Amino acid sequence: RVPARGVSATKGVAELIEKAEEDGVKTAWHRLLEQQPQCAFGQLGLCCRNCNMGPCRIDPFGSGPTKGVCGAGADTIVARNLLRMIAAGAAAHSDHARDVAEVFKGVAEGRLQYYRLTDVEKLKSLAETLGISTENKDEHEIARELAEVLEGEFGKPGDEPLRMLALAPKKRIKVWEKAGVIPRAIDREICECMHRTHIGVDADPVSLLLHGIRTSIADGWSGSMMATYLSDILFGTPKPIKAEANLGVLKEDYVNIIVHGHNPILSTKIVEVAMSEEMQELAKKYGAKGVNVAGMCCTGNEVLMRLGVPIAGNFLMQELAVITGAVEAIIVDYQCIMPAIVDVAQCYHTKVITTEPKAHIPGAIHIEFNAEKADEIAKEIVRIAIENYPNRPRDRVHIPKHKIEAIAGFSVEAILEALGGTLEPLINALRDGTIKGIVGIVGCNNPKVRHNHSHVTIAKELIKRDVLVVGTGCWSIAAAMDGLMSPKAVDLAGPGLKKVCETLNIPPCLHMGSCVDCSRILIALGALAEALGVDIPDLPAAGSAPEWMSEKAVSIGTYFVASGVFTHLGVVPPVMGSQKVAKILTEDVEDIVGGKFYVEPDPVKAAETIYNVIIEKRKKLGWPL
Ligand code: WCC
Ligand code: FE2
Repeated sequence: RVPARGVSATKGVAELIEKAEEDGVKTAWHRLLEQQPQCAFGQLGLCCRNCNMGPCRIDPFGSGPTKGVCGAGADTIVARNLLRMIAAGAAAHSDHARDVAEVFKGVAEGRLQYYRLTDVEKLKSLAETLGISTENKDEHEIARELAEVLEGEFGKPGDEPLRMLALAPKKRIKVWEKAGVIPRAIDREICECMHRTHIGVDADPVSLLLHGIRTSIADGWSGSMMATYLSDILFGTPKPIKAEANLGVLKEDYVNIIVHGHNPILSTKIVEVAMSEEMQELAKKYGAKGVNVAGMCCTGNEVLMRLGVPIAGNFLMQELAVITGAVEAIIVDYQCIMPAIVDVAQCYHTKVITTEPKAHIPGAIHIEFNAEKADEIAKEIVRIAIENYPNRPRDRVHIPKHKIEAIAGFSVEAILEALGGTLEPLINALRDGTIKGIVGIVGCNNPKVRHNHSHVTIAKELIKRDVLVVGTGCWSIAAAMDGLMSPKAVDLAGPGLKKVCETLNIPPCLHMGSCVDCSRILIALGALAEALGVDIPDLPAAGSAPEWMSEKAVSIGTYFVASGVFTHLGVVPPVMGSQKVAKILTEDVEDIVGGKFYVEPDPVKAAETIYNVIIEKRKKLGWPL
C-alpha cells in the first residue's frame, strides 16, 4: 500500500489513491514501490549499454572495475548517458514542432481547410525577424516563405547557424560562438549526439557536454520556439483567461473527455467539436447533460491558455482521472502518456484513444489523426466518448470535490500588454527593488518526491520574498491547483510584488504555457536583458525544475543553463557517478555560458539559495537589495 495521505500536496489525490487500492488498481506510486531498490548504478549514471560488449558498469566505490570493456571510464559513460537524454528530449520537442510546422505549411499552401492563420501579426513579426520581407505580400505568401525557412531548421545542409537564433540576444550569440556551440540544424545536432555516444567516438566529457549544450540550444531557441510561435500563429497568442483546475472539473452528469499529451493540433479540434451544438445534443440523447472536456499535462495547458478549458491535473494525475470512474475517453497524442492508463482503464469503462502514428499503446483504440480530415476525425472520436457514457460504472464513480479558479494565458505579449505595452514598468520595479527578481519554474512530477510539494513550496517561498514567478508545464498546473494563479494569491506575496500584481491585475505566479513554451521564458529574459543593455546571466533571474523526470526536462534545463540562467534541479540527475561531470555542470559551465546547474532536493533550502543568487546579481548591477 502507498501511504496515500503523504504522497501529494494536491487536494483530491490521496482519496483517489485510496480508491485505487479499494478497486485493486495500481498507480505509478505503487509501481515505484515495486521497483525498490532501484539500481544504484543507473541512479549514478554509471551503466553503459551502448554496445554489446556490455552492459558495463563502473564501481562507484573504486574497488571493482573502473573501466568498461572498451576502456570508457565513469566520466565518459556519465557524460555520454546525459548527452543521450538531451538528444531524446530535444527530439521530442522538435518533432512536435515539426508536426505543427507541417500543418502550418499546409495552411500556408491552402491545403488544410480546418486550420487557419489566426495571429497574422505574429506571423509577420517572425517572418521579418528571420529576414523575410513582408511588404506587399499577402499573409499566405508570407506564411509559405516562412514555412520554407522553418522546414530548413530541421535539416538544412552546411554550417550556417540556425535561422531562429535571430530571436536570441546578440550577446548570447557571441558567447555561443566563442564556446563553439552554435547549432546548425536541429536534426543534425540530435543525430550527432547519437553518433558521438556510439562505441568508440567521443570519450571526452567536456566535448560531449558542449555538444549537449549545442543540441539543447537547438531545442530551446529553434525547435521548442518554433512550436510556440507556430501554435500561436495557428491558434492565437494566449491572453489572460479564467479557468478551473484540479480533478473537481470533471462533471458527474456530463460526458467527460480528457485530452492528454502535447500537441494542440488535435486537442484544439477535440474541444471545438465537443462544444458544438451537434455533439452537445448527441450527449443528451445518451442521457448526459452535455459534453465536458478537460485537459491533462501540456496539451491541457495549450487549450487552457487559449480556450479556457479546465485542467484536470498534471502528469501523476492521469491515472487518477481514470480512477474517478467518470471519464468516458482519454484522448492522447504523445509524450508523458503512461502506458499504464490502458491497464487502469480496463478496470473502468474509459476508452483510451491514441491518435498519433508514432505513439501507439497496446490495448488502446487507435484512430489516426490527419489534419486534412481534422473535423471528421475529431467528431468520430468525440462520438465514441459520448456513446460510452451509458457504460459508466455508477456505483464506482468518485469525483473529488476540489477545484479552484486560475488565471492562465500569460504569453510574453500578454505580459507586455498588462504592463501597458512596454517593459519599462517591470524594469523599474526590478531596478528599484519593488520586485527582487524573476524565476521560471517548470517541469514534471516525479513519484520519488512528494507530488507537487516542491512545485508549490518553492513558488510560495519566492513570491513571499517579492520574486515574480513564471512557469510552464506540470509546474503551472500544480501552481494553479494550489490557488497560486488566482488573484487572491497576492496575499501570499511580499509587499512589493503584491503592489505590482494589484496594479497590473495579475497573480504573483504567471502561467506561461506548455513545456515547449519554456521558449516564452527565453524570449522574456532576452527582451529584459536587451532592454537593460546586459546579458541574461546578469539578470536577477533563475530557473527551477523541482520535480523533473523526463528527458525533455533535461534538454530544457540545459538550454536554460546555455542561455545563462542559474538552474535548480530538485531531483538529483543521474550524473553523480562522475565527480568531473557533476563539477562541470554545477561549476565550470558557468565560465563558458554564464549559467549553471544547482541540485537541491529540499524546496525551502532551494528557494533560499535561488533568492541569494538573485540578490548577488542585484549587487553586481548596483541595484538596491
Ligand atoms: Ni512537460 Fe514533464 Fe509535465 Fe511531461 S508534461 S511531465 S515533460 S512537465
Ligand atoms: Fe509537457
